[in-house]
Amino acid sequence: ENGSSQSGRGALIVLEGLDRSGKSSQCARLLSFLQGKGCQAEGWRFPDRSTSVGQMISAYLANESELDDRTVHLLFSANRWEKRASMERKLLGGTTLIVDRYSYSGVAFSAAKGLDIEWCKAPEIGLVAPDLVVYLDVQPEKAAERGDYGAERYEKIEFQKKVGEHYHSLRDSTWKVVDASLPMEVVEEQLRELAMSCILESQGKQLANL
Ligand code: DGP
Ligand code: NA
Ligand code: NA
Repeated sequence: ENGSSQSGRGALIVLEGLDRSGKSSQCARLLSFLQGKGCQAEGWRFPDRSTSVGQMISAYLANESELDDRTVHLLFSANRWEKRASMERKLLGGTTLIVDRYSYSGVAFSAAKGLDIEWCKAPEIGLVAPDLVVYLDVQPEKAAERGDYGAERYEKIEFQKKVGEHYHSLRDSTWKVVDASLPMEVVEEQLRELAMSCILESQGKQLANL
């Protein structure tokens, strides 16, 4: 027996949102809350810039390299695929994963460049499906007021508006939308509640694929 908080599999919880929507800080806060409750949990993020694929992505985002739009799309997807096996192992082993961006970023950002949405979705098929996607909803203009904005390739208001529209079209039954313009503590509390009920519900469900 593993103890009550560790029976069953872990949950795959994804945070999505525009650049500077507060995802990364909320992921960190949620993770320390869950760990403080004795929950076995880890924080992940995509792109994972530590791998060789991730380093190509990182150079592209920093405008240090130019790559064809479809090539970049497939690199982001490959970066998720190279983590798929260990992701599944962790989840089946009872670890909940709090993931900063996932396939929805992949589709929304590339579709915002004008790539066909079905083409964008195709390489994501077969990745582990999230149990919960929390979308941190923020106006692009508000996000742009946050520190350091514009440092990377996609951090432009007009582009982020298009990304937001594509995110909107991707919403499904696993999505919960949280108003990220609320005070940080309020957003944090909503995330805690969503995550806790997701973790409980996921234990009785099989892992699925996108
Ligand atoms: P972040 O490390 O979360 O700030 O993400 C870096 C940037 O890359 C951000 O502008 C969002 C974008 N991005 C994240 N995932 C993908 C993806 O799969 N495809 C594309 N085209 N862009 C992505
Ligand atoms: Na960013
Ligand atoms: Na982030």
